[in-house]
Amino acid sequence: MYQLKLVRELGRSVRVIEAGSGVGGTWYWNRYPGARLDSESYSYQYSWDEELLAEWRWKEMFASQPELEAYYNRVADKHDLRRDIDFDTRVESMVFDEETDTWTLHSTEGRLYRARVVIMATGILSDPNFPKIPGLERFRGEWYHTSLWPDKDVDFTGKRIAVIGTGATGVQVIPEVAKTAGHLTVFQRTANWAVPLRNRPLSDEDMRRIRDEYPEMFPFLRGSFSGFLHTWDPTKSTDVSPEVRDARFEEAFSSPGFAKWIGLYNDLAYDAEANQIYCDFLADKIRERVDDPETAEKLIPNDHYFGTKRVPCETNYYETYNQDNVDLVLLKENPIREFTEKGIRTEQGELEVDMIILATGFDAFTGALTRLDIRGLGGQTLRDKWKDGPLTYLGMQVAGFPNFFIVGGPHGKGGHGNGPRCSEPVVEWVAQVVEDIFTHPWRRVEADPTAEQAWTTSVTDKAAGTLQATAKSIFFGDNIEGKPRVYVAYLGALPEFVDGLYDARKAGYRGFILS
Ligand code: NA7
Repeated sequence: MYQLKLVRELGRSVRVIEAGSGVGGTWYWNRYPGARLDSESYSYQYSWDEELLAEWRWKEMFASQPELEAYYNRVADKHDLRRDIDFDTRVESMVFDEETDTWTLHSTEGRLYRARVVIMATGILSDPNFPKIPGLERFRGEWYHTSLWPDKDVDFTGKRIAVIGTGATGVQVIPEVAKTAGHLTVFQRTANWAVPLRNRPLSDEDMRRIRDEYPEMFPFLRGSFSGFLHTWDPTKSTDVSPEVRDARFEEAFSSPGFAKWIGLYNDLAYDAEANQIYCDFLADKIRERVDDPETAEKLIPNDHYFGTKRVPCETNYYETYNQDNVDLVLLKENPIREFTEKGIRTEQGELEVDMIILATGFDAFTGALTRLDIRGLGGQTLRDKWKDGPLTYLGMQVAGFPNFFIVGGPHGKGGHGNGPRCSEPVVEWVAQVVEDIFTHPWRRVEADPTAEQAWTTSVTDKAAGTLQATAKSIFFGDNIEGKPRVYVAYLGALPEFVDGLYDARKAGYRGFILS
């Protein structure tokens, strides 16, 4: 929506093509019970509308999906954005015409668009991952993917329900389902280091204080590593006494949000020994909260260090396993063979259920782009070009795909971390580039293949050998069967990334080919 506003302000004709029926992106699609932020609400809002900053009153420290969707609707209404958005329209193909230097886009609904410039704001977590388990079409009960949750109340009362997946989404939806389900069976492929969110309502006094801090908060966040309020402590955990360290761990554990991740000693991010000490601390916390020792051990990760996968934030997740109506099944011990008419057949037998919930995540970073038929110069498809992993220059462009920009995808910072904080400066840069394209005699702006190779190598080299590389994660495509194991995110800091974009433009579009 911010990109739309900026391009519109340039006086350019612009259409947003949106598959959903409403605004909000992630917060439109992920409407499952329990969906909420784990960045502080006020740190996550748009920074560019002072009136709205003064007007909007966040109800909770970590806003829920309905509050966020209401916020995005307010933004759309206030800035009259809907008139430039085609809702319920899903792009299926995009072809670059080398004669006219324009893109032709086709939607599944039969609509056709022509554009000089295409900006992909398709998100890094928007292509749902469906497990390759046969038979879902046979299942006679209800089934839902959390990221395609229907816009209606789904009743769990008294039902036998299975949830597959225990990532950031799974740990949010599981306690909600367990409240009223007759029986809930959770299928866990990998245990996660989930930590308490510690959400709370915000009082009028809180909001007054928070609003007073906006003038300092936004610049601080723009200069931070990933747009979060918490910052790593450069002190090494191994340089302080065990007493001081443990007290710090306890303090972080009882604090809200990511304080217990990126607010701690920095060596947890790179030193396996330091990290293991924190893992032991967290494992004890899980043991304290789960009554059955065998279940507790199943919920303690044994295959990755803390923070090497996305750390989910939870509310009563571990206590949920103390309920009589909840069971935990480890897929490593008892894999699912197929879905049946009545439920799920595992290696150990059939489980009859009324509802299956897939909390199985996304083909992250690349899926939203590679699922489209995107054809650049010489008819080359993006899917084919990226078959061994994505190639980008600055995460923004792909050689052979002129006038095509990605604001949130692989190798870039836009949309990653605290999403709005990281994407605002990127979207502003794209608006400047669009202005340049229309005010210069340029037909094409595209990545130079040499610069593309250098950027891609720098991104993947930076990740190689890190602690993060020791875990199977979405950052290496490990969650998707058949996806090449290549680092797809970006490990640098937000200011470094943004400065790189602006420097390249200032240096006459260094690394780009202008024609
Ligand atoms: P995640 O974090 O990718 O979690 C998906 C979960 O589903 C995770 O536990 C996966 O296990 C599990 N999964 C994925 N595929 C399968 C199959 N085939 N069978 C069984 N289990 C499977 O996605 P989320 O939606 O939870 O979170 C996405 C983002 O939302 C997150 O990064 C936050 O930014 C908010 P695995 O760990 O891969 O073994």
